[in-house]
Amino acid sequence: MSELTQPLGAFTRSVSGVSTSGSSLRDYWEGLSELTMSRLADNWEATTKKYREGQRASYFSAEFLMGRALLNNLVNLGLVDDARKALEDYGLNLTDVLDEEPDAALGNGGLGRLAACFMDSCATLNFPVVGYGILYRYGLFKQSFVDGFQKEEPDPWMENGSPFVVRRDSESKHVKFADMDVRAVPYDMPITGYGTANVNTLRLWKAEPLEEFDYDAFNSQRFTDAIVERERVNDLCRVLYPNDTTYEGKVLRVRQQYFFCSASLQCLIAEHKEAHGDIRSFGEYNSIQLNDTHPVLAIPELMRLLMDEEGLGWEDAWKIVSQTFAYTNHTVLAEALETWETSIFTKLFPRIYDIVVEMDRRFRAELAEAGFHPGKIEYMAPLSGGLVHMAWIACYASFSINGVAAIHSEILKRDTLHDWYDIWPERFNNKTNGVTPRRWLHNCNPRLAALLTEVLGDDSWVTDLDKLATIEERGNADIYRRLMEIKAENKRDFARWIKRRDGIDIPTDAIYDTIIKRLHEYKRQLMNALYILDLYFRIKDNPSMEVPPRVFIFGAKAAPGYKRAKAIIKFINEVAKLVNNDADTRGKITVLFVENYNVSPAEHIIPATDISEQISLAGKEASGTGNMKFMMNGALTLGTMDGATVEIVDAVGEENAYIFGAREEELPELRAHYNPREQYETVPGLKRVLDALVDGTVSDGGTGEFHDLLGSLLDGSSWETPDVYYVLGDFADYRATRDRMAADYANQEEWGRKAWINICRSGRFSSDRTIADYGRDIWGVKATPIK
Ligand code: C3B
Repeated sequence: MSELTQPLGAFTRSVSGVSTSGSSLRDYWEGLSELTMSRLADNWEATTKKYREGQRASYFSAEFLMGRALLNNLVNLGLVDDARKALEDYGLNLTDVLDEEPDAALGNGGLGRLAACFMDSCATLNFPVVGYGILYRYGLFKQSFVDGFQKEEPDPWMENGSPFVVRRDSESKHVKFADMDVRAVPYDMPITGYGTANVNTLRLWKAEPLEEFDYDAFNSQRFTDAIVERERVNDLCRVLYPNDTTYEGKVLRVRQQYFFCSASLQCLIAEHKEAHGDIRSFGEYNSIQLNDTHPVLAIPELMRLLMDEEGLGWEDAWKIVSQTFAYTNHTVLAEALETWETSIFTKLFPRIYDIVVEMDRRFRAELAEAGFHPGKIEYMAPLSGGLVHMAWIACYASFSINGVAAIHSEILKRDTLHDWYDIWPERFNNKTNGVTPRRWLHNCNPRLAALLTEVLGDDSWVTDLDKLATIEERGNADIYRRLMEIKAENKRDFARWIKRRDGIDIPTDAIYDTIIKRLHEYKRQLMNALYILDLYFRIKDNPSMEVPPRVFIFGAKAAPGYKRAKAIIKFINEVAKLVNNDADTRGKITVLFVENYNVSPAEHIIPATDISEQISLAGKEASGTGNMKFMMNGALTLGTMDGATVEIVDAVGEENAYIFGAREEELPELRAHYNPREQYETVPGLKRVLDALVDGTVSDGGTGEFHDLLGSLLDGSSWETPDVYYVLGDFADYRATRDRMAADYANQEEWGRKAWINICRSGRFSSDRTIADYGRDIWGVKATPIK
């Protein structure tokens, strides 16, 4: 019997309320989760206490895309084998129980998942960092395909509570809006680290009515008013906005932002006063990292709290504010820049508006004094054109401004934030993103993890990924063969998983070529699908053509209001239907669009993938983080020189990746002479696949969507130049490079060697490295182990 058998039984009985024999898999999941929580409770409390004493950092983010928690916590607590044995004693298997956990999808994509990886690294490094966000009742929508079209459904991920969040009533705060007062109740999620006793905290706020119930109203004519008011408050945290990189001026959204910023700041101020007495030292002890502009309201809110609640004057408050905030920019896309109509501010929080007005007045005065041109001042001011400019407020108040990959940080300085860089060059820095090697290698790819541990002689790489560089030279034919065998086994696992999940059969003896990321025109999933359709036509022309079998894997959600992205989803599904059902191509090329792509599916897809598609238009993808996960798992990159892919190529050398397409610096010149019609006429294969959009080869169900897709590439519109994302411009090089790559796969030993180099040189893409950089350069925090 496992040491955990009895406690597991007890916890399961207590959550299910029936005997273990009558308990469901779900009950066992909950029982095991509760048991896990009980094992970390003491260290969690000790860590929280210890962190309050010294220098600390807070990570403010509207999104944390955590995924599942149980396996991660079992690994970190060293309980995996015990849990497996205990479940076997009840006739159950750990994988099945783990599969019961819903993903905590409190984020859209890269930005939210980055925040989750950062939490993991902060705990593993014993860094005194707390994450602050929102406890959405509905995470990112569930996606299904109906006749190839995306359909959205709500994702009530913790309707019956979650074992991994603990409500802390006693630390509730009061957040005031002009039109409502709400109670902010913290729900804390423990963040365990690998190889440490420390347990960090992610604090997610939930909005509730101030009084449990307004009994006066209840007992009067105003009964229904009271109910309506309660629902208005409960609405606040009801749903995560499903836009990735597109800003929408929704009142509820800005309410959410202010809500979690205010509650978190009140919390930090109370804790600071308790530990240090004097509010004036707040900035010396606290750094707050703003994850994009979503939490920028924290800046005027901290001013308000310091002046109105703590009695400081403007100058003293401003001094503290400018010691405290650091801003991370995550995109250069113009549609992402948050600006709010001033009328929203005056309606929701007039005092915050007053403070922004005063910030604006001072900013203008400072720049005028320094002799800046009035036009430039007007452009850069926090308030202009009837709008509050959140990014400009962030740049004005923050002591640090960073991009998320080298090329991105350079573009910020050169273009997006050029005027601010001119004034405050010392504020600008780069922090290239990273991903946690625990979730994205050790836990999701146990076979590869075992091989690395064997070759290195210990598992120290799990917390020091640079160690892998030391075993690169041990690579030999035998290692490369084993690597390819591991990949093959992972493919078989993946095929079984997708069969069980969606009932789909895919070949396992094939190249797995994957693109998983949010659906966006700049990410160019359309270019990928056009290639597949072209390949299909080529095989149809010449059925005896030698092609290595390939599975093309897609995973992507489109924002519900992003029509063109949804049209691209429909198109990919149409291409899948065509090629998967044609006798000439069956078994040779297969298209798999994984429905409802999320963190957990990624954990199955990535270890099985050979080719990592990173094909955004150069200059548009700030960093990308999937590219790093694939590299760590031995996939080779097929990509453009964009985001962190530039640094991946720098690490592995161009000979160990497949790079194509226009470079960012060439694009202005290329675009100046660009004519997509000419590409259409002259680039081999292009005319045929583009015509297929509208000639009946594939069907958009009579919606006209494919016509619009074609128009966007060839004609543009009155508000948009044609082919903004240069799909046709990069197509020829993409096709040639992708063909060459598939041919190269035949040499398995050589492919294995390249994969080995990619794995061994992935050290710098560990989020431990990223967080160590933030800790040292921006936050000034140190490892603070409790034991
Ligand atoms: C994303 C960017 O699009 C990615 O390039 C980047 O790797 C991640 O952020 C993390 O830095 N991003 C996002 O997911 N949501 C936004 N609103 C802006 C950027």
